[in-house]
Amino acid sequence: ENTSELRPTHPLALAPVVAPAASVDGFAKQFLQNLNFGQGVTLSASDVNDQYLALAYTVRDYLMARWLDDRATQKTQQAKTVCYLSAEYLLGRQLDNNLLAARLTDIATEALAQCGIDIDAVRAVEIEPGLGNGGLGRLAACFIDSLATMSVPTIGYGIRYEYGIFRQAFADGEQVEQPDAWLRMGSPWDFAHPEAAQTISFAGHTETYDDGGVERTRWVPEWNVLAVPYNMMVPGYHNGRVNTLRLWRAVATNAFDLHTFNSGDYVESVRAQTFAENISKVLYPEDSTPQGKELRLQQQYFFVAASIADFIDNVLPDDFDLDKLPERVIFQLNDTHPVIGVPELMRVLVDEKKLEWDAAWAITQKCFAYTCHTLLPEALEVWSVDLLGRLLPRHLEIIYRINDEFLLEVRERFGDDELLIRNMSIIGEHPYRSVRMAYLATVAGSKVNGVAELHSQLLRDNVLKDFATMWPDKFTNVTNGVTPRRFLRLANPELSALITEALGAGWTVDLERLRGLEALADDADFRERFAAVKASNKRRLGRVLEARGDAAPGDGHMLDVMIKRLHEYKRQTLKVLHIVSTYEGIVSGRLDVDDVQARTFLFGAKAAPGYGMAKRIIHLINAVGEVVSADPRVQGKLQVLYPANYNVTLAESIIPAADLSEQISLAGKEASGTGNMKLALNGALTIGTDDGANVEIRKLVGDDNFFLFGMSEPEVEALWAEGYRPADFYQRDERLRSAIDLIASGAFSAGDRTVFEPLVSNLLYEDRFMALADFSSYLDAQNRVDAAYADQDAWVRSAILNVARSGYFSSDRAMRDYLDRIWHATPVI
Ligand code: CRA
Repeated sequence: ENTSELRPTHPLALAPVVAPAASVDGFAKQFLQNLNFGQGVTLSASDVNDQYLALAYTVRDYLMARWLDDRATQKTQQAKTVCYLSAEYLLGRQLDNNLLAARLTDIATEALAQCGIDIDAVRAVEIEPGLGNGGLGRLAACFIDSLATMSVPTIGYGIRYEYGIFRQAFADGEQVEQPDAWLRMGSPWDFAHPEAAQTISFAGHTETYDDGGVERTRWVPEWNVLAVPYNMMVPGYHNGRVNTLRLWRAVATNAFDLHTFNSGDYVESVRAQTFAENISKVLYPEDSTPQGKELRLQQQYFFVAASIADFIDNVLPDDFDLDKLPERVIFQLNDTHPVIGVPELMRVLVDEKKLEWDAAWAITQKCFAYTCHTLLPEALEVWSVDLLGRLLPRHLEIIYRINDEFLLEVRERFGDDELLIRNMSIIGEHPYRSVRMAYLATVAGSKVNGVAELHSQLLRDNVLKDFATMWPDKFTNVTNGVTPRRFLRLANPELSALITEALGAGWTVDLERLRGLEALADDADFRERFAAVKASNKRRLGRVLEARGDAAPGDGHMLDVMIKRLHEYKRQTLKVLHIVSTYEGIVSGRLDVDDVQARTFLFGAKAAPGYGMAKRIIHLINAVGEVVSADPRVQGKLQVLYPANYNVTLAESIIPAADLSEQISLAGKEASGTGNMKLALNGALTIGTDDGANVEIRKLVGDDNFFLFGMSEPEVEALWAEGYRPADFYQRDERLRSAIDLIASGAFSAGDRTVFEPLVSNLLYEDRFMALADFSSYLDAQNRVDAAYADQDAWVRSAILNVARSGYFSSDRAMRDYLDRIWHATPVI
């Protein structure tokens, strides 16, 4: 019903909200209405963006009835809600996904055709919301897709950045960043609810006061901003369920310019508003290397405080007994970015709701759980006490008290071991006083999980060792997963059709059913059809690349892909060394050109704008690509492609076409990886180290269908301990020497030896990620790849087995693991 407070008499006002008729006519009618009355154009005068917006609004109209329904249910039901707190959601395009979820794809295609419109042309204009950097943000998007599909009451909370991850261009082979104005052409998938805005405060001081005989603390902030929620609908696949992704936008409050920043100057006070609105202006483009910038802490507190208040004020019933909060909510912390939510919930419970500290702490500990996504020490967020105390003085006090009580507990358990106390303290002292957010999350969280088996083990053994000793049961693993709807069903329609023909349609929501393909790997007819799909996907990728002005993969080439953020630990340099070595081998005559498998090497990667070494590696890849592509001696054999601006949309074209998946990080550095899962699921074979989820992929697909190389994590540790000298490895392997010498000679920089000198000397004298140590083993593995690819029948068989055995990596499975082991929540049908 529309409302209970109003007293409507019109029969329509009393009826439940219904979606437009799910028919071609119903859809066409709604589409034209949106075009005329929404966009303000006639069909004949409309351009493709008008058509896109009208189409998007039409799909939204279908989802909205279910969304309203689910909101009403959520309010009345006593079910536990998963509140996923994440600073990033790397959603990818919405139109296709939402058409698919709502079973509208065929209807929409036909309705638009009847209007004279080719839906593919309309699809192509959608700008993906790039509100994330890489794996962590994409993981959040996969998780909310799975939770909706599994009918779990969920709210994804985050930030509506006005500018998402930058658009990457290349100028003379070097990365140039351009702002991502994704909202410019309209944003049909989200809608503001300004009436549900929250006021978020900052800075100022705290004071104690007498509250009827009880001494309490209150925070007297200095300035505030309005957090305005924008909802996006998150439809489940074919289940009629529509969950919410609620992203907050910062808007200046009146109080902001009138009282706080009152300069007596009207123009100045309006100008000052932009200060507040900067909070949701731009996504920080660092992946796994936080910068410790004040604006970033503002962003974190802004969205987390708004989300907690929103849940308590707008989702829970008015008279809710907060002692029961853990029965109604779990706040999942997606890495440390939202951890400031811990002292915020304490502040709300103690200062505002006037609960006793101990009661509040007991509630808080049950309401949070923490996922750690990294092992790199530089990626563990810390905030200087100085900055945190200035921006959030009350929160710093609360953190101190949490720490005091925690350290008392440590003393009780382990005695007065001052070194241990210093190591475990939430407050670090060196090089400056700081709050260690990962420790705060670990102390506060009911559970702490890593994102792959190896990663979770290393968290227990190294990064959070003392905490794991203290609370062994707190630590658990949930291996990441990816949504099969986007990354198989949508991205690879031909393989999906082949699978459905073989196994029925159920695999889309029950990915373990892919096991049924194992038997077909030995069926020559099926192998032929599978290979034909791969070939067709390569041609499709070629068309996509050519339409962007890039080259297509070479005819008959193996497609060898490395798509992920540019990071030294991921070792794109090792890949370049392989390419250069192969090139040098052919040119020098060391390799017989006929023995070399023709390959197209495809990279997709953005570097953080401030990450100099990563940008140099990009430059090197492009420089090598240019020389190799222009050299007639390797023509038709080696090709290097590096399409700019790798994003979710491009990934959806590359992944289904890939033959070989490069997962070559130094063992112990990649927490999980999720591209590795997407590629295996689409029938690429992996060449990889024993790192992250590679370990589990290899276990599942089998050693015969995976190319393992490189040191194991313990071997890496041992080599470090004995003293790593990369130059020794350079001396030992002639192939490596020739490759590095060629780069150093200026062969890829028009004779200028200075361009890549910093990169070369870094490799020879530092090589933090041990590319040189793993080079020989990597090249040997690549030779095994060549040999394996030469037997196409066997290769295709392995590819099919990769698909058949990757069902475990569905994010549906990951969600079941979180539900059972961490959230203790259940689907609500
Ligand atoms: N950069 C890890 O490095 C992992 C994703 C998602 C990362 C990846 O190995 O697959 O998280 N870590 O769990 C991260 O962002 C802050 O740490 C990533 O995306």
